[in-house]
Amino acid sequence: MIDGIIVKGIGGFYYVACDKGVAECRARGKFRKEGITPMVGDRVGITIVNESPLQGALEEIFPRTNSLIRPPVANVDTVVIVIATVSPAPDYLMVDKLIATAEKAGIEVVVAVNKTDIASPDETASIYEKAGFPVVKTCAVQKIGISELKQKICGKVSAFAGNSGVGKSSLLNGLGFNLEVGQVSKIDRGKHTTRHVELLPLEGGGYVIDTPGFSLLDVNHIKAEELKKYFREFAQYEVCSFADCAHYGVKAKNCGVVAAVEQGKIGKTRFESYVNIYSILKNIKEWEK
Ligand SMILES: Nc1nc2c(ncn2[C@@H]2O[C@H](COP(=O)(O)OP(=O)(O)O)[C@@H](O)[C@H]2O)c(=O)[nH]1
Ligand SMILES: [Mg+2]
Ligand SMILES: [Zn+2]
Repeated sequence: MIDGIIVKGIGGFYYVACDKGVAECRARGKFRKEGITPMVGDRVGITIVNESPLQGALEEIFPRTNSLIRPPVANVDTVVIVIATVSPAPDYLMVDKLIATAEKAGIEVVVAVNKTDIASPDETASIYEKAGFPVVKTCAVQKIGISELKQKICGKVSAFAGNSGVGKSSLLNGLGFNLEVGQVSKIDRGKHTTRHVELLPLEGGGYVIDTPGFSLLDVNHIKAEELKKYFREFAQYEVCSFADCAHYGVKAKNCGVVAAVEQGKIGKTRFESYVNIYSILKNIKEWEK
């Protein structure tokens, strides 16, 4: 048996990248019997049944680190959240929702602050550096920061996310892909698309998911009480008067997190996002989840 990764699935065939190339595979009947559907991104074991064209049988699916619903893909290592310095202006609430859902799914976050040629990235970069995320300052037009970004995603399965127009396609083109720039993708518009998800090989190793702007999980699946876990920089300041402090509706004298915000140790926008998301989650009834 040889190891591989499913890069695409179409009409009952799974395309598995392995040492020998990309093998067109059928899944063994046992998967259907066990109610297991192979997913793009699955690490699998296959046996080769034909060398040319390369064909195989999918024998084993290794345990998933995560599996997303929209798009349906497993084992995503990294989400690159692209924020533009201006046009469009940073949408911190959207970014922080995305980060919280990535943290819950166990997906590593890289922040790219793009369009450094038209405004300074420093303020935005410092918010996320202070929070403990790797931040890359990029200019897709002048090809600045591209190799640093590449280093961060090399050898991994990554997805690019961020509002329409921030420069996702432009950055991906800088990494060697050939995408249309200035187009609002179907995913960006929030419409469902029947297109199949595909892992595109990244020069130098790893894969990029071909659906820029994807939404990850729904933030509503997070419980209000657990939200603070997904704002990773809060933990170090959690010296609050109440053990189960939600850092919400409390004063700095009783809450280490609120105090850290007042002292500028936690980014103001990060805390605003937290309060905003918390107040929404708090009002979602258990049965609505
Ligand atoms: N000035 C400047 N414009 C950029 C940069 N990156 C992308 N753009 C422009 O921003 C617009 C949207 O870029 P695109 O890559 O399509 O964004 P996407 O919607 O996130 O995929 C296009 O007109 C790009 O040429 C950059 O670093 N600087
Ligand atoms: Mg695009
Ligand atoms: Zn607190």
